[in-house]
Amino acid sequence: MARVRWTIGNWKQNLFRGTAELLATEIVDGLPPELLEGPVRTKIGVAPTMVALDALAPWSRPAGPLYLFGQNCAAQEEGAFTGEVGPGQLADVGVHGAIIGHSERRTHFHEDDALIARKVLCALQGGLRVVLCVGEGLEIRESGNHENFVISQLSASLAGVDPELFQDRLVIAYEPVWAIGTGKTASARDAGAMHRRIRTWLTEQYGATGADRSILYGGSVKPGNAAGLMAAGDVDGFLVGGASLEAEAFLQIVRLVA
Ligand code: G2H
Repeated sequence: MARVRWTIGNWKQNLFRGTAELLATEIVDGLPPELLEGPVRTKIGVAPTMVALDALAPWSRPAGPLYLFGQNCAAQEEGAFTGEVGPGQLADVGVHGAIIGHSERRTHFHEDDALIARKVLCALQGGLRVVLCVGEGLEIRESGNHENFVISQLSASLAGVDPELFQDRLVIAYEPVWAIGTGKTASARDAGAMHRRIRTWLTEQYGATGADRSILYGGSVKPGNAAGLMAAGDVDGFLVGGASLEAEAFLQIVRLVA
């Protein structure tokens, strides 16, 4: 069976409830009907700011076609952790999953692999899907050690997670940090090579079934480079930042992924 393809818009700290609703409407109205009615092998997700999540319920599954993602999730279910939002609280407002380990969380909020591993476990135990982000910085890419680095991030972030727990709820996103919001994109060849390395590692760790999961690419994805990246092989869709804030650009990427 073909792997599920995903296009997920990471809206980051942009938009308000009203503008988020508007963008969701534009996206849903522009979705090709065959994607909505056919056998769904393509999934479309959006990750708005936390305070707009519940406003998007009318467009999100099961009422609408979109999967809703938090851009973060606490490492614990609930309690005295000021400012945190746990998986149960996300699920309570209709959220289906969470992006965890995004490089902006790692860089600006000093999240390390140990914390990310706790968040992954907590989100999965809470019933959410997880989009686990990994990716190397420019220095590591130039040193030639990028594959080992990304595998060590993956290995540390999934330490202690029983594959029985993640089933089809774990998606990996490879986002080279040097390509995020910079306009630079990994070449299709570089992206394909990393995705194959990740797939091989998943097979070694979890067998063929465990490796049969979506691996997305992220980092300055646009309508102009999406087709080439999809053709790289082992790329199952995209985590899109900047271009996901324009409905038409996002929809073009959705069509290319499907
Ligand atoms: C990487 C990506 C989305 P952008 O952060 O996660 O953003 O497409 O703007 O590089």
